[in-house]
Amino acid sequence: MKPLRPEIMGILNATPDSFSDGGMVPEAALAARVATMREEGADILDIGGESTRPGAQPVPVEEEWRRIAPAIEAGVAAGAYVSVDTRKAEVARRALAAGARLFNDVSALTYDSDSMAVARAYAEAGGRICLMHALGDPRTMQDDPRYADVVAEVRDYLAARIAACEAAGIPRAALIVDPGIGFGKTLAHNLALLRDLDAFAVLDCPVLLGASRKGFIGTLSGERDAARRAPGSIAVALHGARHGAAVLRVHDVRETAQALAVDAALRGL
Ligand code: HH2
Repeated sequence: MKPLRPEIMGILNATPDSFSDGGMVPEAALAARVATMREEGADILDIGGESTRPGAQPVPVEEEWRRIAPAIEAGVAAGAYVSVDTRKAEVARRALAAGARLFNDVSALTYDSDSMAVARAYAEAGGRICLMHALGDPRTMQDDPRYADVVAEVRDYLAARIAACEAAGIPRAALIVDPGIGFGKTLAHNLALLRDLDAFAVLDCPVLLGASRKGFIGTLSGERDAARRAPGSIAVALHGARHGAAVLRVHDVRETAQALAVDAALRGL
């Protein structure tokens, strides 16, 4: 059964220097940020230490873990539902041991040969796995991506990844799927996927939508500063809520939660 209102996945940026602000010690700043995001309405905290922006370079395991471990620990200590945004099995394994319960993998468990086994461990612990579609690697994915039918191809890819998980003993109930907005997609591809978001319902898994502050919102609005793209991001979030998205991955938690509350009332939910 579809949830009435999507869950909000708040993005917690865990780059090395992002918690030294305000004169607070990093641990206190982290705890404060976790508390604020939860008060604002985040149901899930998504913590990642490797940027997957177009052109981004990979980060070694130890460095990625060093970046995210304090944020994961702060989230778990506060009782939050913690998601780890990583393509690396070892990082996901350590996050599970630290209390994370969602393995959010933008490579849909294809980047690392151990990821399927780690994903099974998440499912056995009562956790979930998000399988996202990406065309190619973040370094090159925006170099002329092509599809004959983007919606059908992304849907078929996700169906194949679901089947691979089921074959490895991971129940479908533990899976979330994501069309991967901006990951090897032009503006036209992103719009086609968003307009046809309902097409992913046939996969019989909750759909996660991650469009917050992404480049296509800048292209459509002329806003070059990603931090000023909350209004466009909310427009996409509301569209997602009306077209079956079960989880919305967002930077602007408070603003998105308010918009969703009003939208739900308008729809009589
Ligand atoms: N997008 C980004 C990272 N992780 N995970 C899922 N499931 N879906 C997404 O769309 C998604 C994701 C984009 O990450 P990046 O551009 O590195 O920046 P930020 O983490 O600030 O969104």
